[in-house]
Amino acid sequence: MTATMNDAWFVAAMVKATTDMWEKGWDERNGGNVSLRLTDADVAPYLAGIGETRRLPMTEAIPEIAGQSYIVTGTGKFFRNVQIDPAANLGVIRVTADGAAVEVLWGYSDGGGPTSELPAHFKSHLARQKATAGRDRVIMHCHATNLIALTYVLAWTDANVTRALWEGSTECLVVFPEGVATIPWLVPGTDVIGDATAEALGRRPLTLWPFHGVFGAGPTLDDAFGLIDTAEKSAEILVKVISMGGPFQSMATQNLIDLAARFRVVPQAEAMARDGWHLAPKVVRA
Ligand code: 2HA
Ligand code: ZN
Repeated sequence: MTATMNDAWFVAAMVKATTDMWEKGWDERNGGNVSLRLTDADVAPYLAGIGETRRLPMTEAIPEIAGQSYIVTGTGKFFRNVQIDPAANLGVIRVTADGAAVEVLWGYSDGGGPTSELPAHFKSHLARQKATAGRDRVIMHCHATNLIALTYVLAWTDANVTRALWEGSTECLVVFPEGVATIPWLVPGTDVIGDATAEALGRRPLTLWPFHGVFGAGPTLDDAFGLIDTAEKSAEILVKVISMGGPFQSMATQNLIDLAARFRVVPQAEAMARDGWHLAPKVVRA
């Protein structure tokens, strides 16, 4: 019997990740999108069983990722439904030799296609492949509630937001020593936000989209999920602290220096150089 991707490890892993994200409350309706780069060895067992493929144009050619395969959540699909019908809500795509289109190898069984954020995913994959010598394989976008809430109140620089999240929970500096990147508000689903996200993710593994959500990167779905989960936990604590009128006390710079030394990480210099973090000036509109 020919092997089908319905039984592949990467379909099961995407079902687990998207189900967990839904249960976390990060992906209402069709919110969020996830992509995992597949190796030739991942797809090889299934190639014989693939018939005619559909070809979908990309908004902008990316020749550097020609030939690469990915499993990607579908446009307009709800994460809460992925576990019920993986083949309708996920798809495996391969970038064509000219880097200008994708071929659907499996999935999107009701005629759909990959996420509207495909430009941000592909451009970010390329940036992370360069930044990590090919180690990172996952780009994950979601609407993590407390991280979004913080984008309305924190002064909007990489260093300030990083410092706030590090102080929100002791493990954060160890989990994301490079910190988080911030970009301006931009229209989702465009090449412009894709370029800005990829530039940011080339510097740091987490990027916040103000008033919208977060992008995380990592070698595996567990890594990317764990990274966002850790930042979101810290954000939840900060939201509670700010709501209590705080903080009244926090970790000191020397505590962060000691943490970095104990866990042998090199923390973002700009965030270390700050003395704490601050809120944005309040803007009052009629
Ligand atoms: O896929 O989250 O940013 C829906 C979104 C767009
Ligand atoms: Zn979104």
